[in-house]
Amino acid sequence: MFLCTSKMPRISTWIEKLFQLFLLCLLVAFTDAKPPNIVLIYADDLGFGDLGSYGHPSSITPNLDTLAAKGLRFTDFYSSCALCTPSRAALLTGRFQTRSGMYPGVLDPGSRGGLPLSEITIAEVLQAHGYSTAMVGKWHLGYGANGTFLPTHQGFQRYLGVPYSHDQGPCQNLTCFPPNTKCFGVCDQNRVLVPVVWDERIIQQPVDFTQLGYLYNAFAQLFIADAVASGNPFFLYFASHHTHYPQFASGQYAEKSLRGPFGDALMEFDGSVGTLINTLQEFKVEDSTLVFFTSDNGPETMRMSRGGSSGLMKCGKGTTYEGGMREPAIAYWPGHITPGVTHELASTLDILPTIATLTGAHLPNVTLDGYDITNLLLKGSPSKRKTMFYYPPSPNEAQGVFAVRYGKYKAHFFTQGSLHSETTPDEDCHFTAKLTPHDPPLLFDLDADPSENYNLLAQGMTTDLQQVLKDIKREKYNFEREITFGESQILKGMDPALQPCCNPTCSPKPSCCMCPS
Ligand code: CSN
Ligand code: MG
Repeated sequence: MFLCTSKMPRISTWIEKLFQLFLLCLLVAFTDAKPPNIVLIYADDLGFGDLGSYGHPSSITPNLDTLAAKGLRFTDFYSSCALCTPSRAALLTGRFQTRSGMYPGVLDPGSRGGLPLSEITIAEVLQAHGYSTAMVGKWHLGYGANGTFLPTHQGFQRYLGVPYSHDQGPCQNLTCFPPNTKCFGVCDQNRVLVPVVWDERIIQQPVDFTQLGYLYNAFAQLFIADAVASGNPFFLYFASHHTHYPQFASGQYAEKSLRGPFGDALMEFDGSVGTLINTLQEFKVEDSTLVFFTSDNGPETMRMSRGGSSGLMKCGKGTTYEGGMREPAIAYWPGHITPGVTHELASTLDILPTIATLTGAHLPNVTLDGYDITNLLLKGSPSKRKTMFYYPPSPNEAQGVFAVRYGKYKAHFFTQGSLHSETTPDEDCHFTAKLTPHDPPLLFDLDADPSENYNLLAQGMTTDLQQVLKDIKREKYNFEREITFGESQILKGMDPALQPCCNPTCSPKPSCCMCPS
């Protein structure tokens, strides 16, 4: 600048400039004095191909599509597992589920274990930083004796929700879809009716699915209103039950979609997204709130047309193919995140460290598996994440990860189908596709072949591919050398007496645990 100008500017101009700079600093200090609010929206069993903005032809998702258009939409975003409990543990801790012991499979209503209280969640990180915190919806990280493992013990000041999957209790007599008709299927027998928990108290058992959406929305609105009034920044974790089986929807959405019960459930979920954004606008905090949306795992295609879609990704829930773990994801923060699409790698594991940076909160003093993607969000910089490791739902230390993504390449060292991924024509996805080791691994170029159709090594080895394999094996070795598995919380088993019961001394259980509100 200096060298380019032929004449030095007058001194008064410099003073003016300095003064302007001073004013600008004041303004920045003032407007950014408060760290941003965080709204984390999590869907259940919603696949990569289920949103309109991700190419689904008949889904009606206007609110999510608006977030996608006005925010940053990810094409290469991963959950840490193709099942619920492990995915949720990793999302909230920034650590692989193998470290926290949230494997194999998922927690049961009567499980003895839960997410260890020693694990530090995003809510704890933000609560320690002065945030008001709340969670709505599906927890699935344990219940335990007297609700020991509920969200209120993991940094959430308030909680309202069904604390696990809403099919983990008999549902044959419940009303699901459309209103006044019974749920599709019977769900899990020999368990208590599905409860709704407020903080640590059961307020309804069984849940009324036709009202649950309204209840969640109202709770979220009240929380935001209270937090804004208190002057605290806030963190809201909105973990919807949609679009998990059995699908339900309130009267406002039942039979309104083009996709049947799945589409109606998705519409109700999208409606909640709209309510949340409207509430942020109403309280004038939309520009000071980062909204992040994603899903826990891929579609449960065993439910057929009620099971969701992974689009052109292979297989779905329960598998380490792309359809099991690649998820839709959107970051929305008007004025801070430039609208667009990113093909950079990112994961739910990255959310905790990124939130810590964005808010100035302290990182927990534990080994994290996430990367700070702040500069990807705010500046479109390349992601710090260059790898993704794919653990199966039932991992063990001897086998380690089933697959590794490194840049655009993905190598499968083991493949296995899953009951959850039944019914589509691809036999590789099914339960009958037994655990198969691959040496050399199956190797795919996910940019050229996102559907994992064409094994690069089937056409013979080249020196370039040899180098890719060498790099992947190095990354895998370095990752697995460092990681230690925590004691499995799920293998601690179940005790039917631990299941939530609104009528604790009643008999005979589980059927007497019934307190309709
Ligand atoms: S999940 O779905 O909780 O969304 O992963 O509702 O793997 O045995 C999975 N399972 C019940 C479920 C059982 C679920 C299982
Ligand atoms: Mg799930």
